[in-house]
Amino acid sequence: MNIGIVLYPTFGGSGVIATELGKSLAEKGHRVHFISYEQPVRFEYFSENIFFHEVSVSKYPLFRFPPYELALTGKIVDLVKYENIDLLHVHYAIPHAAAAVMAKNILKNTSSINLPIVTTLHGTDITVVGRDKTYLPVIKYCIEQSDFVTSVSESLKQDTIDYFDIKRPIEVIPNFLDIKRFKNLNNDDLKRQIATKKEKIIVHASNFRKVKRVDDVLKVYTKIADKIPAMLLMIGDGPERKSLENKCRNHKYGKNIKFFGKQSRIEEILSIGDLFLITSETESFGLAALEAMACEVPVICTDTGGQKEVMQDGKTGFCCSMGEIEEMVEKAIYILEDEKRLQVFRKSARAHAKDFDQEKIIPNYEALYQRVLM
Ligand code: GMT
Repeated sequence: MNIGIVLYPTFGGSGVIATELGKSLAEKGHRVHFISYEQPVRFEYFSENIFFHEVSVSKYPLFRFPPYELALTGKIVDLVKYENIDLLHVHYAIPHAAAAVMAKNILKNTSSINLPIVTTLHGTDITVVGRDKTYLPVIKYCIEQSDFVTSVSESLKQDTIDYFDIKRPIEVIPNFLDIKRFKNLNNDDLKRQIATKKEKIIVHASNFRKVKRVDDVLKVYTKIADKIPAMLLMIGDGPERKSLENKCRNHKYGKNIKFFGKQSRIEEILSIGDLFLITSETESFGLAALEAMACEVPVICTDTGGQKEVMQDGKTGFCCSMGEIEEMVEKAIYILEDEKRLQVFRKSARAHAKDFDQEKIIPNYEALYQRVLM
C-alpha cells in the first residue's frame, strides 16, 4: 500500500504513535509518506520506503495567522495526484482531519479521484481543544466525513460520541510500543550517578501543559519525600515548566529535583525509575505511563479518561482520583516502602505492557486499511 500519514512531528504521543506506525508499516513493505511541518522526531534513519514531505506556509504581511491548513490541504492534493497515495491516515483531528476532508472534496470534484481518509482521535483534540465551541462544528463534520474513525481508548470513543453527538461507528485501536525497545536497561551506573542506594527515583514525563497538573506531581513528590528519601526527575517541556522549575529552586527538596527537558531516549531514564507519576486532569490513554510500565516502573495515575484501560489497578500501580494528593501519596508509599512488593509491581507492569506490543496492535491498522480499500 502507498499510505500518507499526516502528523505532528513532536514528542507528543500522537506524533510518536503516527511515526512508529509509519516506520513499522514501511518495514512490512508498504510505502509511507509522512506529511508535516517538520521531520518527525522519532523518524531518525533512512528507509527506502519512507518519504518525508514538509508543509511550508508562505509568509505575507497580511497574514496575522499563516494558513497552515490550506498549505497542508494543497500538499495532500499534490501528493495524492503525483505519488498515487492509496489512503490518507490523519492523526489528531485539529487541523489535520479538516485539511484531509477539504483535500478529499477537491480531488473528487476536480479530478474524480477518491481519497479514503482514516482519522485517529488522540485525546485533547476531543477532550480539551475539541470542546471549544469555535471548533465543534468543524470537528463534528470532519469526523462524520472521514471514511473510518479510530480512537485510542474506549473512554475517548465515548467522549467523542457524547461531546459531538456522533452516530457513526468509531473503532478503538489502543496505542502501542515496541516492547523490545522499551525494557529495563539495568542502567545501574546511571542510577548511582543520580541517586544514592537509599533514595527512590520518581519520574514524570509530559508536555507540561495545564491538563497535566504538574503542580500535583510536586505536591505528591514532596509528601513522599517527607517519608522516604526520594529524587524527582522531570522529563519534557512545555508552558507550565518554567513556573514549576522556579518553585523547585526554593523548595525544601530542590536539590533532589531535576528537570531534564525533552529526551529522545526516554527508556534510559525510565529504566532507573522506581515509580512513574502522572496526575493529569484527563488522559485519553497515557502513552508515557505505558512506556514506564514496559521499563518495569509501576505507575500512579489519575483515574480519568482511558488510563484505567491501560493500567491494572492494584497490580501495575494505582489509579487515584484527580487532585487527591493524599490518596496518591499513600498508594505511592505502599509500593515504595517494601522492596519485595515493589518488585512484584515491577514485574506485573512489564507483563501487562506486553499486551500493547506493536506486533499485536499494528495489524489492526493494516486490517482497517484493507477494509478501507475494498
Ligand atoms: O495533549 C497531549 O498530551 C498530547 C497528545 C498528543 O497528541 O500527543 O496526547 C494525547 O494523545 C496521546 C497518544 O494517543 C495519548 O497517549 C495521551 O493520553 C493524549 N493526551 C491527553 O489525553 C491529555
